Amino acid sequence: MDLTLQSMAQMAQSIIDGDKDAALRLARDVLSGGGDPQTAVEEGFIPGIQKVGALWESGDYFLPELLASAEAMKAAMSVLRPALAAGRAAALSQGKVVLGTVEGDIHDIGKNLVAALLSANGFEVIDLGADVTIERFIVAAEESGADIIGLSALLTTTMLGQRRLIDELNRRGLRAKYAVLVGGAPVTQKWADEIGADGYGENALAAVRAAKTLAGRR
Ligand code: B1M
Repeated sequence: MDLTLQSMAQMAQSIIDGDKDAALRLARDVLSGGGDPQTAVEEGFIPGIQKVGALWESGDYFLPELLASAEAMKAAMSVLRPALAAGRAAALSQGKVVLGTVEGDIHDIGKNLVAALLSANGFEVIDLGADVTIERFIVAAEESGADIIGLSALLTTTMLGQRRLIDELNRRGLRAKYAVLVGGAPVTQKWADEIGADGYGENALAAVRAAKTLAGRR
């Protein structure tokens, strides 16, 4: 599938409509037609879910619409993610990242995208999923010998989980062992600085850039 403006508008629309079948079909068309999965995600599907966020915020969408759109987005991502990860796999590992969405927060679409692009760029990613407790992050990092702990948070309330993890690393004398990378829609560089995180990614590509810088320092 040629990634024309029209096809990308269709991708966005499939998410806005919560049309899982269309989203799946369009994602498969990208792969079968030799289109670039990253462009499809960034310029097709993500603008769709962003529009859904705006419609929800303005009160035009309610939870059922939000859920349907999220399902459609996940379906498209499930098709495109392996291709994203395979795209630019580096021969040498850049480092190990324990990644998850913090406790109390079930948003995982952005985190999954970050995982896919980190893998595509040669990082070994241990993806703990969503709603991950501080204890699980720390145990996974200790057991795997991770270089980086990556924390995604999509709610202003759950952002605090990022600070708590850093505090807990400090309390256990483990802070110097791991670089902490944070991100998620409400997270900013200012917040990252305030809580003493080592890196911040505004989007998945920025997260990869930050992870490379952090891995390079270690
Ligand atoms: Co929710 N939700 N949601 N939601 N949801 C938001 C986040 C919200 C902003 C919507 C709104 O009001 N405009 C709002 C939060 C308000 C706030 O706290 N300020 C909100 C709310 C309120 C809620 C509920 C409380 C609703 C309710 O039940 N009343 C509830 C919370 C449940 C919970 O977590 N406990 C809820 C539930 C859901 C669904 C389940 C329906 C679904 C999630 C499905 C899923 O993820 N499996 C959902 C969705 C889809 C959204 C919106 C519409 C889209 C999120 C998304 O996937 N974006 C969202 C609105 C918005 O963000 N504008 C919203 C696309 C994704 C690619 O972007 O996740 O930002 P994003 O990730 C980006 C960057 O942030 C960055 O890179 C990614 C790729 O570019 N990034 C990182 C992310 N993690 C990173 C980590 C890094 C670095 C970069 O380093 C480790």
